[in-house]
Amino acid sequence: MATYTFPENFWWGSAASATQTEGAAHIDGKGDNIWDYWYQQEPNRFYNQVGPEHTSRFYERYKDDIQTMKKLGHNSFRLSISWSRLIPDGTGEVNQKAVQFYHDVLDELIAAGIEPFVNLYHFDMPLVLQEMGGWENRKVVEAFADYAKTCFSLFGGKVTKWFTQNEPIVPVEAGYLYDSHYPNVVDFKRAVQVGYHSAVASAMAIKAFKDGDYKGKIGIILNVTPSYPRSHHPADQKAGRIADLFFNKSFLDVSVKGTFPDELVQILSDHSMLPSTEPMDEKLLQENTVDILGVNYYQPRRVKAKEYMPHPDAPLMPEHFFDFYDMPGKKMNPYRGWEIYEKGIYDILINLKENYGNVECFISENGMGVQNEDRFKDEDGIIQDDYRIAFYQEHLKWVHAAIQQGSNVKGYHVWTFMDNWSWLNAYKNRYGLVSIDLDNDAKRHIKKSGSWFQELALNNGFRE
Ligand code: BGP
Repeated sequence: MATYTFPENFWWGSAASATQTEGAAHIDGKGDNIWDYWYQQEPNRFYNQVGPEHTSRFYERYKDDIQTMKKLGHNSFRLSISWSRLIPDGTGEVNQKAVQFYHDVLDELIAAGIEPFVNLYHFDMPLVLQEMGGWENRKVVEAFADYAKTCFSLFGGKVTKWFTQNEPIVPVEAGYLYDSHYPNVVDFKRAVQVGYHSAVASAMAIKAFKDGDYKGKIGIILNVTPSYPRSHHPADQKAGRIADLFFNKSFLDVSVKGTFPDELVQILSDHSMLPSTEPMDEKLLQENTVDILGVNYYQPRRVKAKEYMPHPDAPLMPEHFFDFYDMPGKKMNPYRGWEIYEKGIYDILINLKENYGNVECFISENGMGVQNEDRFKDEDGIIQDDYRIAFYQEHLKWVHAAIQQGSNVKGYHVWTFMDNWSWLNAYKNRYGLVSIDLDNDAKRHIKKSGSWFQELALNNGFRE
């Protein structure tokens, strides 16, 4: 029997985001964000037409939920602040009911011995700002810096782990390349501008944090998924390198090293795709890198050299440079359709150690989505999610192995605490340690993995 023990004070917990859990989308002065608006416009694009007001209702039930987190051994929990709840118009007046709500949540967490990790932006642009162009508009970058300052000054006494954004590449890809988030634009140049401005906004928030001399650390949460090439053939290797530049190194390099990779800049320049910048940006980015990095990992990206060159007049897309590769024999999550490749988490951590100065980091999301999970309920109504326990254990073994190799990884947060509403997929894929019964007043039930997690956290590791 092998034992996997983790370093002292390892952070055990889970992650969630405001739009996916709070509900109360239209009360107590909250302004609309792009999800509220898009759902009103096109409910059919959402799985079962379920929109962001039908979440697990953390807004009302946070006290009980935090007690359950405590029971399940959490010593930390990542939540996000809803920008449009706190500042309904994105800039200007602060909503006092929101201030009270977040203070109450933070107090409750702290009283339960759970350290709050607070993220400022999880895909939820206030509608008023999106109407001005969202991240494409430099004024929105400044609005984000002001919003960050407001959060630091309101909650800085209670929070010592801050994150500027979650997976900033997702709004770029989903919102400006692949038509799966609002504003459903498909335009490479605009996508580049959105990505660039998100990076500048993050650096401005970091600067505000440092200038304000707040206690604690600030970072960003990235889905630093490796791009594995099909083979050692130079053409496949090049495909892997370029996919990595677009989807991974773009935000990773600027967040940790303060500069964009030269090769990426060259590719963008060759295709006349460089974003518009301001003279002070370079210095700002260089001087305001992260103290800590959150790593979200679900599945790897596999790529190969292009088989057919795109038509010269075809609009530029990342896939101009590589094809996605459906590797035969890969292990799949049969209940969600994503690949499972546990060693990917190790590769990420070793890459951070070797190429990113061993930046302090933690696993900020890792989880297994399952469709129709009720079919795994036992006669007591408890979901017997042994597949999820195996998923966590196999990933944790690789995290443990990375620690043996000197990785600076400080914790592991699962996605997620409780089944939650997930953007277009709504409640299609369940990820929680706790299930919710949507037909029965969102009643909560701890899954088998929840009890397993409790043991894991309590023992600071597991045996197998
Ligand atoms: C991550 C996001 C989360 C969550 C998760 C699961 O990328 O940070 O917000 O949505 O993916 O996604 P899905 O429900 O589509 O399986």
